[in-house]
Amino acid sequence: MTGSVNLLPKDGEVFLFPGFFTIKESDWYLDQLLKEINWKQEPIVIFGKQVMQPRLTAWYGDEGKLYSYSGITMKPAYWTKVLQEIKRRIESATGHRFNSALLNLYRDGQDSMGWHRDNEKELGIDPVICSVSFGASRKFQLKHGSEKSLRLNIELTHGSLLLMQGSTQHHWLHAIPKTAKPLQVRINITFRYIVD
Ligand SMILES: O=C(O)CCC(=O)C(=O)O
Ligand SMILES: [Mn+2]
Repeated sequence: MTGSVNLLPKDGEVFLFPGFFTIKESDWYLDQLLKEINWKQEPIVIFGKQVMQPRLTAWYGDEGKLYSYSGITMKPAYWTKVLQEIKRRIESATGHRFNSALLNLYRDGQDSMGWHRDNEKELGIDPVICSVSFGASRKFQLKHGSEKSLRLNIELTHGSLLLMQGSTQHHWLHAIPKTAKPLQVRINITFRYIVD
């Protein structure tokens, strides 16, 4: 994709396309996804303890692509028409193929995602992760794993596309922090490619 610069100072590549989808398209996708996705609050295992995730999630993808994530194994549901349409658009714009997607629903500013890397072994060595956002803007934080002074905040707005690739997942962690602001709902979809 052209017209964007790498936002990372070193050790990976992150590109942002703020208005990838128009406001009108984004409003419609938000509406459809709120209605049709089978949203659930799932447990994860942290330090051997089972806790509920602070957001709702769903997995969609090609048949037979199992995915383990923070101590749980997920069997994805098959793509909906709307997800197939979004996938087709980001595939033609990025030139990358995706066969699975994690959907996150942040109900308000109290829903969040902790620091992590998208480095599950199913994703291969240098995964390409394509993240699209609809609804409330949220702050996406990045921090370098060993150089503690390297930090970056990116505002993920309604209709934005964020691409993480190269060695990013080896060196950088990312998170969506809680905020006290009264926020509306936000949906984020991270498209991934699960290697056989
Ligand atoms: O909601 C976001 O923008 C981040 C989602 C994320 O990091 C993930 O799904 O792994
Ligand atoms: Mn992630």
